[in-house]
Amino acid sequence: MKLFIVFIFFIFHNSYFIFSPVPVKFTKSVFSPEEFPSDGLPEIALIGRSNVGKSSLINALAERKELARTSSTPGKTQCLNYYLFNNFNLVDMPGYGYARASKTSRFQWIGLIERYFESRRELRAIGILVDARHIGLENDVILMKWLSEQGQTWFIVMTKIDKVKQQDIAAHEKYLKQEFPEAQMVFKTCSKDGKGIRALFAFIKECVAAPIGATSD
Ligand SMILES: Nc1nc2c(ncn2[C@@H]2O[C@H](COP(=O)(O)OP(=O)(O)OP(=O)(O)O)[C@@H](O)[C@H]2O)c(=O)[nH]1
Ligand SMILES: [Mg+2]
Repeated sequence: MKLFIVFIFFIFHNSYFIFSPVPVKFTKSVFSPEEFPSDGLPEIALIGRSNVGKSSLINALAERKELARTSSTPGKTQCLNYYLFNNFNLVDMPGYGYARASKTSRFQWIGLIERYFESRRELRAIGILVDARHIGLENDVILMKWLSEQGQTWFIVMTKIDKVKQQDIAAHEKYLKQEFPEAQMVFKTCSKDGKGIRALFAFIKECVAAPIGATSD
């Protein structure tokens, strides 16, 4: 009987791994560098403007509706949110470019992100999300130029392609590939209908499997 209860508890406790299509769970929110997890698992970071669709993309990758909180109010995510995907962590970074954010919160944002990028040995790749409707925005370009100089593996994810005409998507993709040849890949995604999500997930898994720095040449 005791064994049965332990078994039931095990099933209940791990139901997110056993029953969900992609084994994943939210683990923690990090507000300062001291709180970075010490599980040693490889990490993939997703970064982008406020409201670009980071949380929605995580939900699409996890095949869940409400794992990551999404919102039409920009600036909702103010910390690093960690999601455990079986054998790696996906990190949802706070959105930038939110005009109404206070100066203090902008400084906190920069401090936390800098420390993360400089010190995080577990980091395997950085995905920058850009809205397929608005390619070449100043903050995005600054960040992509900065990433190009870092020697880190990074890739671009165009979001919300359902809102853009096919020919414009192709033109925007061409522009991104020409301007940022250092980006490993350019993905075209829609979190609403799942377009491009599989290809992105497959690439993320490749990055996770590669030793540190192996995919950045
Ligand atoms: N049409 C469409 N809307 C999307 C898509 N992805 C996200 N959205 C919408 O865009 C809004 C913002 O999405 P979030 O996922 O919360 O964006 P975020 O980047 O996490 O925002 P912050 O946490 O504030 O930085 C929500 O209203 C989503 O429903 C998409 O592929 N297509
Ligand atoms: Mg978010």
